[in-house]
Amino acid sequence: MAKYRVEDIRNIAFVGHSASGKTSLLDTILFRAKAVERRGSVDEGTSFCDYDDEEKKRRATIDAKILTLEYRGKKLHLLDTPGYPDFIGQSLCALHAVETAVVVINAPAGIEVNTRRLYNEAKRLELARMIVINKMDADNIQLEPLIRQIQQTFGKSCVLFQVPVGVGAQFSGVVNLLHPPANGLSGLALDVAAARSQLLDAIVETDEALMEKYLTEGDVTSDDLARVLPQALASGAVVPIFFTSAKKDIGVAEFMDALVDIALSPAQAKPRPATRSSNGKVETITLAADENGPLVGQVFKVLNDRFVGILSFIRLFSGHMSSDTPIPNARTGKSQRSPGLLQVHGKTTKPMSEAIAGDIFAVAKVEDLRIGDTLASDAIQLPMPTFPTPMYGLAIEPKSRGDEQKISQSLAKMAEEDPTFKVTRDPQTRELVVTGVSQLHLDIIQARLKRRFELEVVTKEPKIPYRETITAQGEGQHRHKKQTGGRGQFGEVHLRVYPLPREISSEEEIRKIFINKERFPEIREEFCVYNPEYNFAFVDCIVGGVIPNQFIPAVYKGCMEVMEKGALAGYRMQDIGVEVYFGKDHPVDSSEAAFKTAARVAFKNAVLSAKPVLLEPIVLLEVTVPSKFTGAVLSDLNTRRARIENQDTLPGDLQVIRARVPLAEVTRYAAALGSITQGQGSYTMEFSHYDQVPAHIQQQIVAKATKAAEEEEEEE
Ligand SMILES: Nc1nc2c(ncn2[C@@H]2O[C@H](COP(=O)(O)OP(=O)(O)OP(=O)(O)O)[C@@H](O)[C@H]2O)c(=O)[nH]1
Ligand SMILES: [Mg+2]
Repeated sequence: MAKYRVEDIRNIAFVGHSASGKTSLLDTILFRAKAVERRGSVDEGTSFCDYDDEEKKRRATIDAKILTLEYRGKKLHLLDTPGYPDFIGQSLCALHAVETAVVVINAPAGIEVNTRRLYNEAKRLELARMIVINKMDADNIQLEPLIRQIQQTFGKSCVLFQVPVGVGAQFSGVVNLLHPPANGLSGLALDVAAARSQLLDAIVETDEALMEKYLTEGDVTSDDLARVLPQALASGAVVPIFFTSAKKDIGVAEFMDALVDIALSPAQAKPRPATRSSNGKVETITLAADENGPLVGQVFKVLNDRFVGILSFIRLFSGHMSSDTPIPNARTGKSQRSPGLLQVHGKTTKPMSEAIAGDIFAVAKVEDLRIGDTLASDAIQLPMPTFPTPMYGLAIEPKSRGDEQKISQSLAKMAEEDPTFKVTRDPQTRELVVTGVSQLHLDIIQARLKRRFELEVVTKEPKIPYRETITAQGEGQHRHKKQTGGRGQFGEVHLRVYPLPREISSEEEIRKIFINKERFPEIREEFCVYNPEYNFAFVDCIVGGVIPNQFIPAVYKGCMEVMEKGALAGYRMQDIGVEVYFGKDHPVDSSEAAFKTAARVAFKNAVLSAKPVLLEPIVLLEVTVPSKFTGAVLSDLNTRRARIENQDTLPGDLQVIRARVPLAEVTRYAAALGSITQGQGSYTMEFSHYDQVPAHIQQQIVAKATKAAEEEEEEE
């Protein structure tokens, strides 16, 4: 590619609900720009963008793709993104790398859930926005209601930039409202004069001088309008609407001209805000797209390629780089060399000698570059998307023994690529648990594990991470005594347990309310311990050395074993204080092991006498559905022990329902919501707090756990 300047670059992300035709539009654009020889097709599995096996199989984009092409002397970086909410992480990252978002709307379907979400994210990031109404050749298009819906949902700044000629099977072209044909055209789908005056009003409003001229002279020239248009787009005052049929290649050429003429160059866009910390102070700065400025970029995507190794995709916001420029990472404070800069085009890459502010490119084999990392030698941080907290969990086991390690390594690689995917080992159940946005999300991960790494797994529902605690005071004691020939074992422990408040935030607080002399006059503070992870306080009130000092740590350990393993149903415990007040030793037979066992049994007895209960995780659920499904969603939530907190109406006839629900009731909510709303609902779910499990459910869980423990004992 010839030498180009910041002004020649256009970074544009295509976002919108699934099946609106983003990928098809890009395939058509590539063909028109002569960047490919044959036009790719999603339906035939020949798309240039949807090249991954899973994408071909499902005919949907899963990962964001970067295309680099030259068109009319400009360098375009076009980003294709997934429309399924299940892969939203990729779309959010892509938006952070561009200055213009093209929001693609499916003409017959109208504004869908993910369209709204991504439009709002683009607005929040203060990106320029353009709307494309695609599938204009399809049946059942209600054009005027659709435009009204767009303006109601996204605001009056959304104005027609074109008027379509014909709709559905008759759709044959578009008329540019800045240059309408002098002597009318027949077959226009909308009123040109009205649309043109709306567009003009919106544009001139952003420039006072032009507004003056418009008011006095009644019209303005196309040149005037073109001049202020970038500023109108950058401020969000104008969000132009275009019409295309990607499939029939109608309106695409005109839209491509708009990408060159109207979409912003990095130099025209609002400067990207960032924060810089120095000497403990954090200040907000803005980054102008200046190729002679300081080097600042951001990693917005990571890919572990089987052949190339790790690829990190970078958006440069300021400065310039050549292939031997070290890559500074503000997070680690270190600089690393890369084997060179790579221009990315779909699945192919080729070396490039230089990158300037505004460029999007990749580097290979630079370890420890994570999504969101800022490349800067100062402590600068560019903002990151807020990703939804994944809550859809599955426990997985290898199909063939011996694959454990390979599986957890491969999953860790996939987690690096996907900020909405987590892999953890449950410390209690020892299960390997993967958590994603939805069932579909985890299905894809599993399919890739098989295809990319030849690893197969079986999945099952992970155990809900219940907790145990007590609700009353209790007492317990135990004498552990064994006389088997030789040296025996002896230890005796007496203790009391107390419920502690659930929210203790510091050691200072626990010393104020529990570990102190007012409460326990005999206290020996030097032997007291507070374990914040379990909110567990250990108070030593031994008088006269009835438990010798050297065995006190063993008593603490014995109690901790029960805290970890539970007393009721095998779940970890929390919020308990224990007072050890009496015991006995034996001059020969006492040992650490004996006291640990005695403490364990005594502590367990005390807990069981202290009205123990199970706690369960409660999540905050936010469900968005078209209004007509509200009743059905609410009545379903009522069967799930949900506490509805509030309901909101959103433009576009949508309802948002917020509720707190036990995690155990919504582990498979995706499928349920899908069938209630015919796939038109979406939800997010995040951890809220722990709450007591109702008695009858607790009984079932305890019975199940007791049975499982008995069976395990029999096996041993
Ligand atoms: N009739 C018609 N069909 C189209 C048009 N554009 C795309 N399609 C079809 O719509 C389906 C979805 O197209 P895609 O390009 O994969 O849509 P997408 O927005 O990339 O979908 P995701 O990748 O899931 O977000 C395919 O079957 C396309 O052939 C169009 O302009 N007219
Ligand atoms: Mg796609």
